[in-house]
Amino acid sequence: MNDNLYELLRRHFPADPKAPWLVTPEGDTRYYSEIDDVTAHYAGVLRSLGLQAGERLLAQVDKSPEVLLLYLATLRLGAIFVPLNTAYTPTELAYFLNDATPRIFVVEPRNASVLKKSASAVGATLLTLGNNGEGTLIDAVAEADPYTSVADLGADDIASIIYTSGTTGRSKGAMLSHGNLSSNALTLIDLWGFTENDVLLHALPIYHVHGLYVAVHCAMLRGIPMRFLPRFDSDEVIRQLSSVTVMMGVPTFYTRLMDAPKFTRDLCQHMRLFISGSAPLLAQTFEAFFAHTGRRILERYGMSEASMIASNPLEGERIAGTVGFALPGVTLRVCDAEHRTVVTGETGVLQMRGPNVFKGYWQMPEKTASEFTDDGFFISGDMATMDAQGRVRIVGREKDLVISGGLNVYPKEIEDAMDVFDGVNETAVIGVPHADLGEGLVAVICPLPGAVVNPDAVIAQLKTQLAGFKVPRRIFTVDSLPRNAMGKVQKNVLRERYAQAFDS
Ligand code: MCA
Ligand code: AMP
Repeated sequence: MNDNLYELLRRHFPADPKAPWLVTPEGDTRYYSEIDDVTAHYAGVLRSLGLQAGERLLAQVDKSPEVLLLYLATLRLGAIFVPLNTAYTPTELAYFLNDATPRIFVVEPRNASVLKKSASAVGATLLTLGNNGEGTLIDAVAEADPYTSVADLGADDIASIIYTSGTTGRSKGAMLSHGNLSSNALTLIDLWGFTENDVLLHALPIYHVHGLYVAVHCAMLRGIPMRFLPRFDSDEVIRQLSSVTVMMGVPTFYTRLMDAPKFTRDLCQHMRLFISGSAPLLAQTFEAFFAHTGRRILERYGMSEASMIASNPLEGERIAGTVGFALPGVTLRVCDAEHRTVVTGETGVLQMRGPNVFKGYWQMPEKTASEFTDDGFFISGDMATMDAQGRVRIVGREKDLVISGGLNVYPKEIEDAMDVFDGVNETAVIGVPHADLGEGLVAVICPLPGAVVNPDAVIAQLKTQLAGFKVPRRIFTVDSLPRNAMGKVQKNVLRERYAQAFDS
């Protein structure tokens, strides 16, 4: 049997040649019946450029139907798809190019001239793909023979590498196999009750597990249409809502919708399901959404390293502040520092095992080994409790991570960048409550004796190096950072001190 995920998805394409796959707000409709032919042509181009099974295709491109087709073509060929956040700057991209050593790097036409040199430095061929379907990838389709087969793969072959920020400031590439992605998607379509009558609203970015794998695979395994928005925009979501039955989003989507005057209870009455994840959904947001719409958001929990892990039930009680139960086939346990399961209800680190758990970090065998226990559980770094029924509550993070608008930021990366700025002695970056983003980034800077640090200049300088979502929105200067007896900066003290930084 061929375990290539493309083969699994293809088996579920509807027989009706007019079955829509993607519909954009402009009314551009793509059909399931087109996918096999187009991906054969894209795969033909990639193969003609030397991309082989197991090699990486790196893509930093705006969301469009063509990007999904490129992803599917890469799977088809047995190569590894590596999507990157479109906000990354050329400085950040250099790291990913060096680490992933792709055979092919696909970028927006507008970025080609800036990125050409760094691509060739690692021996990658640069292709362009614009969100109107223009670019050298499309131009090359006429020249290359289509690749009409589907690479024969095993379940453990790698389908994708998703970069997640690292506690050391260095991003790690989580290797997800065809088996990881297939098993997770097959579980979710049943767990969340997808039927042929559903229509999915897709407003998430497609460079993360949430938008690319969870949303797209669920829709494609049921052969249902997606309303495919280029980005989240409350007005556009409200316009589309009457044509869909399921929406997936991060908590910010739901708070922004409730702030929009046109988002009414009536608009939601036909909706089958609102799903939230990637960041904690505050109990007050869950309650406010219920009061506003009469609908209870279904909260689930995931990670790049394991896709979806736990979910509140479709039928049965969805409890605010909890992420529900382990997915079928997934084993969860809450452990102490010695990896012993804690007493029911006590807090510990959540560990997991199952067909969804990744194959390790790309080219980091030691890091991989240290994140797994001897009996094969992945150590998530999230602090959790589990009740006697197995219901999980995420109560904090062992890792020093901030989640802003559903995007992860590791403070170390921003601290390292600021520590070398003129006049800076040391810095600490924290996340504090932010009404729109869940957590907002705050930087606390301790200048060198006699030096003056200008917050606006720091922000401007950071913006030239880091993606916008990693740039702190508030900067405070202090004479010294609070430290414990071991000399470690007490971030909990800072989080308390600046808890109101975004209250207005
Ligand atoms: C954009 N900006 C942000 C963020 N996004 N700042 C902080 N946090 C953010 N998340 C900044 C930009 O740099 C810009 O700054 C300004 O905000 C406006 O940018 P814009 O692109 O217009 O922002 P937006 O459209 O309002 O986007 C906010 C958003 C978006 C809708 C919350 O970030 C989003 O779609 N987030 C979803 C992320 C996601 O899918 N996460 C899943 C990963 P300036 O003006 O200074 O230039 S986690 C995952 O996959 C796991 C497995 C899971 O469990 O799901
Ligand atoms: P990522 O590395 O982008 O895959 O983000 C994974 C992290 O997001 C997890 O380790 C959690 O800390 C967080 N996360 C995802 N879903 C939830 C949720 N429903 N509640 C709380 N945290 C979540």
